[in-house]
Amino acid sequence: MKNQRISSELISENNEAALKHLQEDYDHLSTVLSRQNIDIEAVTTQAQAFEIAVPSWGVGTGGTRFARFPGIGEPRNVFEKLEDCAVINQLSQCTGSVSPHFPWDKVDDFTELKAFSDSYGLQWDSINSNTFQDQADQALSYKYGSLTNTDAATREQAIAHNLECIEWGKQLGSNRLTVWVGDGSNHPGQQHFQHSFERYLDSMKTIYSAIPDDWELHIEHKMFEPAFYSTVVQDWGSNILAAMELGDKAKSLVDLGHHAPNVNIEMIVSRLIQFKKLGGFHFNDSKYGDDDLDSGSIHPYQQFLIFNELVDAEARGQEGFNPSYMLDQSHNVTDPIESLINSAIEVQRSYIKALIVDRAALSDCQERNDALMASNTLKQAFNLDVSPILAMARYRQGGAINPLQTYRQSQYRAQVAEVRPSVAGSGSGIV
Ligand code: LRH
Ligand code: MN
Ligand code: MN
Repeated sequence: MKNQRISSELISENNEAALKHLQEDYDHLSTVLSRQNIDIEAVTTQAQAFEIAVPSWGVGTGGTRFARFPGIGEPRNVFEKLEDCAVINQLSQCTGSVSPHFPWDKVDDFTELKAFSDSYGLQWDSINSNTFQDQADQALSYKYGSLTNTDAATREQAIAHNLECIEWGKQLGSNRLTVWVGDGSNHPGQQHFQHSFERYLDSMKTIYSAIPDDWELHIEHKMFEPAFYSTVVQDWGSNILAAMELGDKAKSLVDLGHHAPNVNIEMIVSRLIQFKKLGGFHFNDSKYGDDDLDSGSIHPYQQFLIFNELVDAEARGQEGFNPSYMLDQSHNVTDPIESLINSAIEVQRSYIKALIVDRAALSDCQERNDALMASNTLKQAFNLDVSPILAMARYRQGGAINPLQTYRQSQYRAQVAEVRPSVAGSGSGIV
């Protein structure tokens, strides 16, 4: 029997109260979908199979470089972070794995940590290395870069950290390493573009050679921040070049907040799929830059269009297509558990809407160059409210029909606040 943080009686009571209306809405949606020859049960089964990982750092209250306003009952260590992740999965039933960040997640005993995550039925998703800041016990500084530093010993230190991340990941049963480096420059002329990318590739080749055969190495690009003039792996172009140079196990990771404004992300996704280089996603939303806002809160249509590409590839049986999904957000003013539940469901919603796109009609419009009806075919799916499918998928797996209502009634945050004192609030947003 799995450990559970929220009383299953509370979930059942709330579900019983909501079930009648859900069933009515579900039956109505079933009728609507059957007009398009879509079997709602098949879609609900796919909703039940949908999984998106939660980042361990996402359950702490975030902040900005100006200030951080702590929430109550924030997790103080990786075990408490897992407890919060277990709540998210218990209610949403679609976040069964957690992506750790080292050394933010301090671990003395990986066997103990694995036993703890197992007790909650949680798996370990991609391991994130961190060479974008200096740690207290670190010999050499990353002020002028890590994997691309002009100093060989500093590069070696950054490589060694990635190698230890792979070893820790093996102990946790993970099968992926995600590398994001902030390396770059703040002044024109500060760095030789080609030489720094050459150094990056050299360092990554050593890391790649330690990647087990059943693992993937995900490369995450980002246009700017912390470097404000140039970043070494700044866009999907540099990303895919690096992934191609390294080999089949190296793939590109798309974080939605890491592109130039107005970039057509769904088209980048299509290109990466075509060349078997789409590794996975960090979902979040943004208005201005790498805002790390809640998924689907600003651009739900863009998120749907990305899933339209993903579902299209799935439907075509595209070779080498197996991307992983994860949230990467910063929750500055909301309870992170609520934001992560909501966001996971919003990503799941985009997937379900993409599933009900009439692909034969879309393809026909494309062949006939009927631009308006092609667009309307997508809009028809996007405009349909698929909430009953999402709620039914949760209900059938033991989750909550109304997860936020149940979470609030559980008083979980107030309960953990009694044993988790508040953490002081100034400085960087990263917990
Ligand atoms: C960089 C990033 C990357 C890091 C995380 C904390 O902006 O998206 O994925 O690991 O934020
Ligand atoms: Mn990210
Ligand atoms: Mn980011």
